[in-house]
Amino acid sequence: QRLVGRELSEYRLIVVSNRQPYAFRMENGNLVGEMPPGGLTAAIDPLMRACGGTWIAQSNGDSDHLAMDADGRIAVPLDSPAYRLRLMDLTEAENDGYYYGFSNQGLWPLCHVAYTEPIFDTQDYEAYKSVNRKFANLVVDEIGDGPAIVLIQDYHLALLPRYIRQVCEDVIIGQFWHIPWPNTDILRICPWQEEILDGMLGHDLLGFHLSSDCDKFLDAVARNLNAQVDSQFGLVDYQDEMTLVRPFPISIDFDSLDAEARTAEVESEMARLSQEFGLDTGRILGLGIDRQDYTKGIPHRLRAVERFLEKWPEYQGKLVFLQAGATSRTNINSYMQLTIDIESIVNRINERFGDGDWQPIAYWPTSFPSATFSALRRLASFCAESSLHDGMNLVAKEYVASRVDEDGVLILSAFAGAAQELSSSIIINPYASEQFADAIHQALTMSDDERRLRMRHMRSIVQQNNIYNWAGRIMMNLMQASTPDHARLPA
Ligand code: GDG
Repeated sequence: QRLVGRELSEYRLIVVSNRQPYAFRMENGNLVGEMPPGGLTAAIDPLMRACGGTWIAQSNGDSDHLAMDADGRIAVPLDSPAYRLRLMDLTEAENDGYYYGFSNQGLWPLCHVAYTEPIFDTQDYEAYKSVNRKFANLVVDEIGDGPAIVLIQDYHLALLPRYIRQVCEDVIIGQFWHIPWPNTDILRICPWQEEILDGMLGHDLLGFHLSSDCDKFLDAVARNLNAQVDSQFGLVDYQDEMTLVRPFPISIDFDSLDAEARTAEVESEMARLSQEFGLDTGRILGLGIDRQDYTKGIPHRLRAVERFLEKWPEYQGKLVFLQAGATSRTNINSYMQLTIDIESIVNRINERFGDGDWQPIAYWPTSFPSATFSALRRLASFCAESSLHDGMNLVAKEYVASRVDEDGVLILSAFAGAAQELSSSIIINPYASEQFADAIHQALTMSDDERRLRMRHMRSIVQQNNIYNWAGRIMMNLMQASTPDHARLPA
């Protein structure tokens, strides 16, 4: 009913996420804004650039030198402003409980089947609630006298919709959940599962990557709350409010990555890197790029490369596998342990097979300019993304978008959401080292025609289901979710 008689353009768009989309720093006396590693920003920034509006996020504490309006909004991107950023400060204790605690040691492992035990601490949950309330106050202030569309991002803010709904009527609220949703038996581990579900039903629209995530969410609602669930239609009727639950497999800005891969800057990076890895003397590059996380299956990937070199010794001295991408959440024990494990596997493999001239594994656990990542994607004969569980996995799509030569092979985990669309990749089970090693061999011995056919197929899929298409579907469903007649909603 909220929408009756209004046009989309009458609504103010407000995006809310935990992390700010740009990290700011001074470089040679100039202020620069850099995108941090992570799938959420990569996906939402193009939408905000296209639509304008306000993005509310937690402050990094790096905005001192920035020009702000009276309410503390900053125009971004700095070089070609398209939308505004409004940042919120949290104390260290708030951030420890809400972000490192409940969000990333509780919900993150709960939602991913990676066998890391979730930690549910009452104080962390109290911090999570109070930070969600703090976000709600800022969102309500930004909404003003409305009307507004609020698009909430991710698992850090599950209670936010309910808190906004308690004060604001003239608002349409949607959320996109960027990670998988657990099955109902696993969700029970969370002592506050009912409050979380109740919070998320403050939405008009709730989006997951896959229909299987939607089904699991609907099952949890049906079993835990006094709600009417139409699982076929993806609709929940709870406390006289309707929430539509739908799959929206997220994507990337295909055209811009495609265009970047063709630039002179990337070509010159390719020449430099090609020399660095000895590709000009016949060596072959394999690639993995990840924000370093235990869900990404990095140790499993390295063990598969080890098994490959053992099984096909003719590639010793020839294949270099590069694992790149910055560490993340480094003050959580399981992440510290992951770095230790990766370093130890890398050292073991390099000691076992390497010689003075050749090391099989290159390990670059830092961030790089996007032209460097693009050049690496163009140079790599194969890219291996071996997540133990992943909502989508944008790296797989980025590899495909950068392959303007229609060459290269993608090896992709069956447990990444992206495997549903990218069925022309070589699909692997990351736990099965032998099969994974065989997949590397298959990638390196595949005929030119087959490689091209597979890559062309994947490129056409990602080009079509790009980030704008994803955002457009979400906006359309959001508008329709808030109309009185849900029966007319598109499937
Ligand atoms: C979550 C979900 C879902 C990686 N290392 C660096 C860097 N990256 C970029 C990649 C890619 C993004 O970060 C990672 O995206 P993913 O999708 O692979 O993974 P998550 O961060 O776990 O994202 C995931 C996503 O949200 C979107 O919904 O697909 O399932 O877990 O763009 O290229 N970027 C920079 N430095 C790095 O070191 N700058």
